[in-house]
Amino acid sequence: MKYLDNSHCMTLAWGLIAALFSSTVYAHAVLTEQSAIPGSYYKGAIRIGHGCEGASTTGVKIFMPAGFEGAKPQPKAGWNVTLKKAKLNEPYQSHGKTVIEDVVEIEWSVGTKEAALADGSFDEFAFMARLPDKPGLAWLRVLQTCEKGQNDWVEIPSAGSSTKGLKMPAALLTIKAEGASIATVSPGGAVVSSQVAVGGGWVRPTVKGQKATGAFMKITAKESSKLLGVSSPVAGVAEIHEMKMDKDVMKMAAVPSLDLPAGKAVELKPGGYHVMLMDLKSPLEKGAKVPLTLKFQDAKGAKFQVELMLEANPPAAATNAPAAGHQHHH
Ligand SMILES: [Cu+2]
Repeated sequence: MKYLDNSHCMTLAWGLIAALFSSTVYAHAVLTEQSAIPGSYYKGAIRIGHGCEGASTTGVKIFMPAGFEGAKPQPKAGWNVTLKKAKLNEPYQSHGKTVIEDVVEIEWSVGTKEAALADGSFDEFAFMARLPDKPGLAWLRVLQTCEKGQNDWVEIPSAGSSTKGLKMPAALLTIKAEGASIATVSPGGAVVSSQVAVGGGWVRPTVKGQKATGAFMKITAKESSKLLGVSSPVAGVAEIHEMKMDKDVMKMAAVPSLDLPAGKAVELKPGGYHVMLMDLKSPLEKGAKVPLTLKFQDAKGAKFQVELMLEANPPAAATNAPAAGHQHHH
């Protein structure tokens, strides 16, 4: 480090040292996906960012928090996986059976010396599990063993989610319904999540043989957001469509996203923007319930979704006014 002799390079050197320190902070054992929806099948991975004081990593053990069901590891080339099961305090039902013992530890260990994870590299150890139905914080303790020494990522703050000041924090998973709410939206009804309000939703009923229909609603986002996409188990394909006049011809086309300005109601209605449900699996008779997932992105780029249950039941105005009739030709 000859250039250190030159004093004006000291600033640069201190910058490098600071960068080294901050990268150490980020090299805790952390989860690749740090938040998930309650009751969902979660796929995550523990990222190991360095060895033990220079020594290569030879083993990683993850302890499943209480309430994580049916944990499964993702196999890893060159590594052996062992599972430890334990009797559950609270048995649960899965696929019609009562589960009385479940996986509580997953351990990967190197099969050969060559497979060890060098200190200068990082790797991820993936697993999946069904998450608890209750929102909350889940701390995953991780034991990292190396050719020499070990790192026990087991510290949990006495309160809250901040790991500031902890030298060896456990990995945190925040289980929360991220703007997701499930509600029946009938004509005039509304569902309000922390980020968007959806009201007056309905689906146009279909007759036998009809493969496509429209879904309509009013969406108001609190902050400027985008509707990125839609999906529904009743339709093979669901898209956001726009209908507009093009040289006296009414045309309909898919749009990649729909802008939702802050606080302004955007109406999806016959003759305008609408959700197009295509490749219908069966007719949607009047009164049929149609689940619909709306996928959004906020101004910061974070994605969230809202689950709706719409009814195939047009409001009186839409049934009576022929001008509002929405014919789909695909
Ligand atoms: Cu359409």
